[in-house]
Amino acid sequence: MHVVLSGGVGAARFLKGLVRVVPPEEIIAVVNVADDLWLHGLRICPDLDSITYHLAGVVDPQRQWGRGGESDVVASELERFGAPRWFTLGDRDLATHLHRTERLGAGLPLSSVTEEVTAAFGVDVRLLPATDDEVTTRVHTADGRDLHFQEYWVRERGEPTVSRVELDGGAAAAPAPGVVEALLDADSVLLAPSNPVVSIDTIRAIPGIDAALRQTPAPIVGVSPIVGGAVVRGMADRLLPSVGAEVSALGVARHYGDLLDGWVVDRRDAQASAAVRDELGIECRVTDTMMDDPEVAGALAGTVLELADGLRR
Ligand code: FO1
Repeated sequence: MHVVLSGGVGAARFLKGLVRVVPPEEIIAVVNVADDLWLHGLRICPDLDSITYHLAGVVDPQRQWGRGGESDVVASELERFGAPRWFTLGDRDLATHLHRTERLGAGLPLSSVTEEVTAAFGVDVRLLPATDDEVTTRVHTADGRDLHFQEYWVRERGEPTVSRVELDGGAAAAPAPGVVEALLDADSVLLAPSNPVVSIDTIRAIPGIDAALRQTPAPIVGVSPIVGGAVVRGMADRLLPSVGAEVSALGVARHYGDLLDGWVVDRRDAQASAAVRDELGIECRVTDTMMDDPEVAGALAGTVLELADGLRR
């Protein structure tokens, strides 16, 4: 079983590659839920939905989130009532939120609802929310504001200088059923090229998960989300300084510290591989990590698994 710590878009593309090299039934994605929000009374889970839609082949190819061929009739009608437009729910996407909110309201935990949603989309990779509890990434800006992650990321376009990021509700949260067992029994644990601060660290911050990562006999191999000193998608670069991490493939490996057994960097960061090996004492592979098409994602996944296999022996 391969367990992938996953955020949104980068993880979705990596998982699309992984299913080309191993059967989906052998893959568990432990997914960040700290981006999640209540909007119009609906529970929105952007990272779970991005991965579901990517793996189901229905994601919007341009935006890499939400549904392809989407319309926004409801969203524009909601504006009539003064609803803000900075976070738009498409008409097709709304069905997912309506179903999820109804089922949560019936008392099902998010992990059970996620099983229903992935089954409905024919997704065989098992998606596990990191926790069934409500946790929220709060972004504290240098000008004194305390923003929900989505306010920072979408409404403010990631522009404000960030003083610190915290996981609201994290201390009281528990790993979702199956998460710790999956990590301890894994053949490999993979860190997707997701945002280190607001996707991977927000998974690790759930009490019990970081301990399971340190305890598992499985090799832990990550893929750098930073290529050539810049973030591939999203805005990880703006958040790394707030945790004192350098915006580079080496800087992120240092940030993950002794968690890693292996690190995969892009060809543009080949010069980092020596430092990764010498300074961090871990294995490093250099390959193409720009997953512009599924073939590249598949080759990347193959390289990651090959490195993990070599470390397991
Ligand atoms: N991102 C935007 O930049 N603008 C939006 O209006 C927006 C709406 C949205 C709706 C549902 C959903 O699942 C994701 C959505 N996103 C939007 C993307 C979202 O902010 C990101 O996918 C993650 O939170 C970051 O990984």
